Amino acid sequence: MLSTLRQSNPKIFNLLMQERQLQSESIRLIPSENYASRAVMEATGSWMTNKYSEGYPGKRYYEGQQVTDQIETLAIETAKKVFGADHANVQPYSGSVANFAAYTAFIEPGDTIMGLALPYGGHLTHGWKVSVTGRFFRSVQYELDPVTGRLDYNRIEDLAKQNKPKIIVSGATAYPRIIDFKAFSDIAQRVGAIHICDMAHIAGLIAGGAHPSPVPHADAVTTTTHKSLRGPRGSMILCRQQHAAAVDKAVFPGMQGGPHMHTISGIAVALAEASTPEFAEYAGQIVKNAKRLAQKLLEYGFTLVSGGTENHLILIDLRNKKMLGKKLSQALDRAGLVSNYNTIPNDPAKPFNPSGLRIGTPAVTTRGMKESQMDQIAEFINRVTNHVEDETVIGKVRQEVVEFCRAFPLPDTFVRPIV
Ligand code: DSN
Repeated sequence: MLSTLRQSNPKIFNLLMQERQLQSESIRLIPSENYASRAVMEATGSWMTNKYSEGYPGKRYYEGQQVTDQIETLAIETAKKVFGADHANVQPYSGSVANFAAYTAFIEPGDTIMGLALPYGGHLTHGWKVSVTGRFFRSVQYELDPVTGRLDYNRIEDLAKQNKPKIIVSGATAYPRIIDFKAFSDIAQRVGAIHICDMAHIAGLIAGGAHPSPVPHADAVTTTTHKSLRGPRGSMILCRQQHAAAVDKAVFPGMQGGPHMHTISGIAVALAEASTPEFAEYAGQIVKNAKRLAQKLLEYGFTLVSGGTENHLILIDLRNKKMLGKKLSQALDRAGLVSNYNTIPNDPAKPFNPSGLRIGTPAVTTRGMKESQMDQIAEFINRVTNHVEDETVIGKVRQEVVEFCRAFPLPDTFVRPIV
């Protein structure tokens, strides 16, 4: 593996191998992380690293696009097929860039956008004040119902009627329930707004039929490609045909220069993988695993925001454990369980040391783990929570985690079918 790099730059080679070992010997529960297949990584690390391809297939500003045009067209057509979209732009460098570009396709600086507030599970780029999306636009933020921990579509509609946003953003980064995208579109229609959905977290579930799709309901849908979709780190915007020219123009030349053709090559491979029946099974198993993990955590006395999960993630409210998220996430990390501390709705603690812990199942499901492994993971989490300052117990869990992971090799050791 990486034999050329080993000779040319042993220092970086050694660090990469250390990272591989870390990924292999730990249980990755960050719901936005995953393991891309070896095929995706090979395409992403390919000769396409050497290209400049400003423009779009058939309309480039550089010569030498005989192959890039074919690859980008394949990525576009597969994205359209997987998600049933009229149009796909596969060039945004990241989800943040895709969101900003999507907004600028429809509105001007100073116009109003409305998205889920960051501390309630939204994203920085849904209009949070420190983000450029909260500074260049007038931003109104909706929150979750403080009692149920769920979206309250009546309150969102009232807020929209009061503030008349030009864009309403649906989608979240820490919301464990099904999102009713039609309800968002109905609200948007009633106030004359564009509905943009950021489906980054659940794109893989949607591709595999394990979560309802926003595509029939939203004017435009943004996503990253590396989370549950299991591609390289990149992004896409899907939209209705009537918005295709505006979206393309907003991405290039509006927001970016040359597209990253190596990433787009990896996206094309990942989307082909996402069209297979195996991927649909994978998406379904992510949800089954999350539900089982949630059930076991409840049995151990953990409190879960909204009472459980219907997707890939679980948000634990640690207040009844008399603990803050950072302390637990750090102890879990020492034990080999990788998660992140997170705010909970109406969090009484500070965002840098909030009351919640966010975990999810896309990565462990990629490694082939099923319900019985979720039982073991819940037991590990419970043991560490009960002994958060006891390094002997944490060290023992670490050894057990290494042993546990051995039976589930990383996907870079096997070949997925290419369609
Ligand atoms: N950083 C991502 C997450 O972890 O949810 C959002 O982009």
